[in-house]
Amino acid sequence: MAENCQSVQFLDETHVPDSERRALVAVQPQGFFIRHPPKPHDLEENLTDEACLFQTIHMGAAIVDPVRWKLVIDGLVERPFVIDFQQLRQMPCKKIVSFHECYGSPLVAPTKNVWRIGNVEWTGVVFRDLLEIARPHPEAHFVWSDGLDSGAFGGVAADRYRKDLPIDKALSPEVLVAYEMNGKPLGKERGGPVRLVVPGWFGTNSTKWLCRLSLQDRRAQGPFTTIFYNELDPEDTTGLRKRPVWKVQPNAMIVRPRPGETFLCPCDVDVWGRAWGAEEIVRVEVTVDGGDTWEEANLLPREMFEWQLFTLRVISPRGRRVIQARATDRLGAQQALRQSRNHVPTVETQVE
Ligand SMILES: Nc1nc2c(c(=O)[nH]1)N[C@H]1C(S)=C(S)[C@@H](COP(=O)(O)O)O[C@H]1N2
Ligand SMILES: [Mo]
Repeated sequence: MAENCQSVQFLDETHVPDSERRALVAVQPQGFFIRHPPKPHDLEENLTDEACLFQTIHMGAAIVDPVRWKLVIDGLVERPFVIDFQQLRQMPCKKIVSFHECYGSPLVAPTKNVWRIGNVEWTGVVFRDLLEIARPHPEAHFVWSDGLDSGAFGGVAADRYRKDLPIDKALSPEVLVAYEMNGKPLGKERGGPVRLVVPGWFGTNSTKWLCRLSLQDRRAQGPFTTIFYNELDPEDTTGLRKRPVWKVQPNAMIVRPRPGETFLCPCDVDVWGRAWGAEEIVRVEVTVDGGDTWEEANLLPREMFEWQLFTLRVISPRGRRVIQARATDRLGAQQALRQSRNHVPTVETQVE
């Protein structure tokens, strides 16, 4: 790590707070923007192309000057420092393939699955390597991440997009300060030049247009960690307690058959799709009779944080077939059948 230490600039009392925000050229266009992904039956590739990956932007897209861009690492650390783009690129890098999922709108009740999902390869510096340079104090329990964007979302003004991560997750070897996706520099809408990537956790935690990572002893107090992105904790029996939108719950999508596809009897129907979650998926069951009977599909194990392929050939009788797939993770968490943001996918087909 010594070589990395030489190439960063440690901060002293002359450091001007928020000076990293000078890299912002403009927020343009301003306002909420979402680019919806293709439907699951059009997401056939294992690695999702940039053109097919959804985009979610709350307050507008930040245009960042890559020459002025810098990342400040400060807060409860022994040695706060700043690193520029060239210095970051000189550090050892890592590639991680990970599913990337948006939680969905934080303004509506989470009762529908929107399948805002893809699977991509990120390249960047392991955040832990940067933390080792800074040397966090023992009371640093959270990492706050700031984006260069500002504006308003859901009627609430914010001077920055700010998220937080508990230190355990921030120290995990998969958390990247990333500058490439699928081998190409991050574009403007993707959060370039540099963004945070938090594999296994909802996209909202992966701060785009990253400019500052600050070690703190408590959760961040901005709108994106208080008003938005907390959900009812299903493990709480009182039904009142909330938890942050952090870990991705088990989910699945059916790629084949396509909705409305017709098969001629007698036939085998090949059902396949993808399953993912913060924890590895260990079982996917498929039904072709709307849930009366379930059969276990073949499932590929997980390598990194990528989504997992499931396949099943079923012999289907004549008639309208209601096909569903249900994923269970290694801790036993299972998709709900309905009325939740990760409920099972349903595809209707006809066997004639
Ligand atoms: N700075 C900043 N980071 C952000 C957002 C944002 O609006 N501003 N949106 C978040 C949300 S909700 C998601 S799902 C992901 C989306 O990343 P993508 O647009 O590259 O798919 O970025 C997250 N990071
Ligand atoms: Mo999101």
